[in-house]
Amino acid sequence: MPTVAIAGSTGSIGTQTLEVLEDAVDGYVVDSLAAGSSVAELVAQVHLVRPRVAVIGDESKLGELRRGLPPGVEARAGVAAMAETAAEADVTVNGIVGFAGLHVTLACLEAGKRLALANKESLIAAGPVVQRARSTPGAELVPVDSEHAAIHMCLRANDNRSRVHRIQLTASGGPFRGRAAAELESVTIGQALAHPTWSMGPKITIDSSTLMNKGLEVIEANELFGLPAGDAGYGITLDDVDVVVHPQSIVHSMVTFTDGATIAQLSMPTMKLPIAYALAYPDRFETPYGAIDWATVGTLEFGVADNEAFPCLGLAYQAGRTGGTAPAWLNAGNE
Ligand code: MN3
Repeated sequence: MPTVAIAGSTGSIGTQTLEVLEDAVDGYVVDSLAAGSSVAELVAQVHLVRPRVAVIGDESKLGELRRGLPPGVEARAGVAAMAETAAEADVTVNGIVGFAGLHVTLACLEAGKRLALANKESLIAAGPVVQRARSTPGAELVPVDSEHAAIHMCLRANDNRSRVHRIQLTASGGPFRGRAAAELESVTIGQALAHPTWSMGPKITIDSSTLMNKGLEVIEANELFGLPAGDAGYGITLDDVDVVVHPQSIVHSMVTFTDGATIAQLSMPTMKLPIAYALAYPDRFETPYGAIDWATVGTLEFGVADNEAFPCLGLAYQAGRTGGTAPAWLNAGNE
């Protein structure tokens, strides 16, 4: 049975990964759980799934972690230990929030393992470094961002990689969709945190309300799929990635091929599907997540993004086109 490491196990992606693993009929062994600083939550998870190792990022909390663990579970601490431990499993789900996830991303790819990547910031802030690590024999990067998982699925519809024409990245538009720039001056944090279709951690929810998340995802798509066709990539550039506003969040992204055909991936919004996809790829999970009830799905709407009210999107395209360290500045400014 494949062994799984969960980095960021107490966060939104981590807890949903544990729920997906609980549903897995074919079985996975949880090798390690790692959290930044939430010792109590980490200890509670360890008691449920009994991993081989538990890691806490905050080294001052190692004693507290040791005291809480059941016998036979090894305690480790620190950022380096998180990365080393993750690389010991066959598959790592990287659900760490922000730039802090980079160490885990690099360690897993450099060890030639499969990385199920929810931490988009490591790709955006350190694209060239991650690309180098990706070329390690055996290394495999499967996206756990819902849009990029959708694109990953759509791309499998054609064998000739040079036949990919454009990518349509869908965006719900967040809680402030349809508002003009002037109307955004008085919005509150509470309103920004009330995402209409997705339940996610607070950082990505705020990023969604400003469309910065979509901007980061444009760069992420280019990093994931933009290498030369025939290599790991599909020969597209940043300017081949369009953002399409789709408030229902049912079409998770689309790929248009050179003959004009567009292939889309549809499901109800749930992160469990991309998590399960990244674990099972190239196979598929037996448990369904987000299957659509066509009797109730209703209307699907599409439109273009308002670049004036949401300038973060344009900033991301600019940073992506500039390349080099520009996406890192963008990401640092955003964090
Ligand atoms: Mn996304």
